[in-house]
Amino acid sequence: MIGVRENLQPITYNLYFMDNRFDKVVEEIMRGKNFLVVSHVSPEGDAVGSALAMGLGLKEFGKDATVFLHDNVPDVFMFLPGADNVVHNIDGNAAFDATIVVDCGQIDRLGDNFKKIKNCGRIINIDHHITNDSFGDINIITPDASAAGEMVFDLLNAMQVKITKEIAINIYTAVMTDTGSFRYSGTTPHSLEIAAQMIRAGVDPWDISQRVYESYPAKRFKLLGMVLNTLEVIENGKIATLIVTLDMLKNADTDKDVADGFVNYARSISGVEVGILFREVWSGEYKVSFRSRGNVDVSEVGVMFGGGGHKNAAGCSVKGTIEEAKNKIIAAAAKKVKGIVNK
Ligand SMILES: [Mn+2]
Repeated sequence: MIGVRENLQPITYNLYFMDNRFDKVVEEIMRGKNFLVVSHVSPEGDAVGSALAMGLGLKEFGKDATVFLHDNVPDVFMFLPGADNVVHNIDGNAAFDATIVVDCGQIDRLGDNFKKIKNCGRIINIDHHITNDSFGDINIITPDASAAGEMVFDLLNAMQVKITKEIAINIYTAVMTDTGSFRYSGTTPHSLEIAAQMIRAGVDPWDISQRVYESYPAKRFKLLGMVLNTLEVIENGKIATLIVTLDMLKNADTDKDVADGFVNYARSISGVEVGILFREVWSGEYKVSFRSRGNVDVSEVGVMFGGGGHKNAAGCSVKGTIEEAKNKIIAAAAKKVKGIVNK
């Protein structure tokens, strides 16, 4: 693990500080010609934005790049430059000199279609998840980066790639979404300096934020009404839970992507340390999302159930009925909360 932030001197308008984290990666990129860029299943803003920025940056550097995502790019991110060219299947004969994986903690999270790709070349793993298991041939893990998009910017910077407006839109969106619009504790001077640099490169902040946060389908609010009705505040007001069932999705005539971000409502309640959202995947399995504030590390709870994430945002899957799922998860989360509160 390589951390660089803590030693940074104040930066004026020059981001070209000495950053040798990426030396091996740049070498690898110089050596190759044809690259695959990939990110995780159920991609959100950072996954899509950082993968597209990497792909566009490689092209700007004179290389061939294919961006692969197992799942479709969510509608809300289809405005990102390059989103139209994302592929979801790769011809079995295609061969790549190297595969750059961004924003993905475990190789399984790349999806089943990724497993079918035979000739990936060396795997370059660029990520900020503290739970990343270093699955790559080269691993650059920087947990104090606010977004994988921030690391892609740093890499393109190390490559001295010109940041075009198209790249800038992707980087800005990646950093904006992973920092909760520059609100989360992961937001650093470097995140904001990158955002400033992206605006100089042509990004219009209002254009991006209205596309991402103010273009919801009405169905989202119909679903949100049902989900908020499930709210429970428990453990002396320290934990709040929400549930999304398949029936609700059906009644709102919509799909799971529309519920993205609902877990934040649970955390936003005064006094709540951990917000938890249970989403029914199919009968007998729930996807669980955690959001915490302050010092409760929910990535540890995620890991206990085979998932992962960040200190304040994590997830996992759990089998059983909703009661079983809630009992297991809440007991584990309550222990973490007590551990912090009693310190
Ligand atoms: Mn991320």
